[in-house]
Amino acid sequence: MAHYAVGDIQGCLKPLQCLLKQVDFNPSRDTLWVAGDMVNRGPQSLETLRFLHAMDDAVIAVLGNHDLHLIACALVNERQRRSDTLAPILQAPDGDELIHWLRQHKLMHDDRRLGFSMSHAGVPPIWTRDKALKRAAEVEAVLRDDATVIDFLRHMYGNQPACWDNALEGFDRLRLITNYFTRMRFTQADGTLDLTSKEGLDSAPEGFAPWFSHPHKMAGERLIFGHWAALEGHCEVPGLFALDTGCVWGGQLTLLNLHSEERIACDCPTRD
Ligand SMILES: [Mn+2]
Repeated sequence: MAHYAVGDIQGCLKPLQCLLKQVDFNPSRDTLWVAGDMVNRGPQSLETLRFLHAMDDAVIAVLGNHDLHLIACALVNERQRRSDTLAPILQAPDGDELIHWLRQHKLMHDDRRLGFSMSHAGVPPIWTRDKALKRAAEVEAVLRDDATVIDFLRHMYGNQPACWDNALEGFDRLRLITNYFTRMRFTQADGTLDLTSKEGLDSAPEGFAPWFSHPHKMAGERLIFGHWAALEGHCEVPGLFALDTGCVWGGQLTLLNLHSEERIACDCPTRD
């Protein structure tokens, strides 16, 4: 039994299949951790979701901003952006089933036996692992529940509030938790988020830095994240594994072996 993690697939199914073949991946024996942003911008989002869904228990995925955007497009008719490639999923006969399947996934996964955690954008420096898992679970419960998901999706978008406060309630609280786990790049040491700057590492506003460069309450623990292609898979902090290597932008898709910490990459043909 082997365990692997893969970075942002974004509908790049062929590179994913290429990587799984290289490691002789067997879904009845091995597990694949997926760091979120399974869909969008790439050529085969529908086929990617079907492929992951069919692997069933072998797939452990966390949700990224693009996955949540897809859920919002499907359930509350959120406006699609010009570069979105989500229409085939929304029109597919099995679209509802795939959206329902997506909604069962977490914002943060943790496995103490393997000694790894994973979330799409990372964990803000102010939260311990236990605290982060509890916060993530608040949003996960709302997403899974038919009675609450619609209202949540209608209030999900937005950049405020920017700083955590235990007293936050309702949609403000859920929105900030969601932004931390799925959109975060630059923060201040107290966890204040900046969601307006570009990807580039030199684009941080005054007083802001990459979330992992501040003293962190999860320091020393192993955490897998994606979302930030500009890092090109590099993160100097021990225990942090940046897996978004920009496959959808003509870069590579990266697979991490959770036992050996060895990385394997597959080039992405930009467009099929
Ligand atoms: Mn992302």
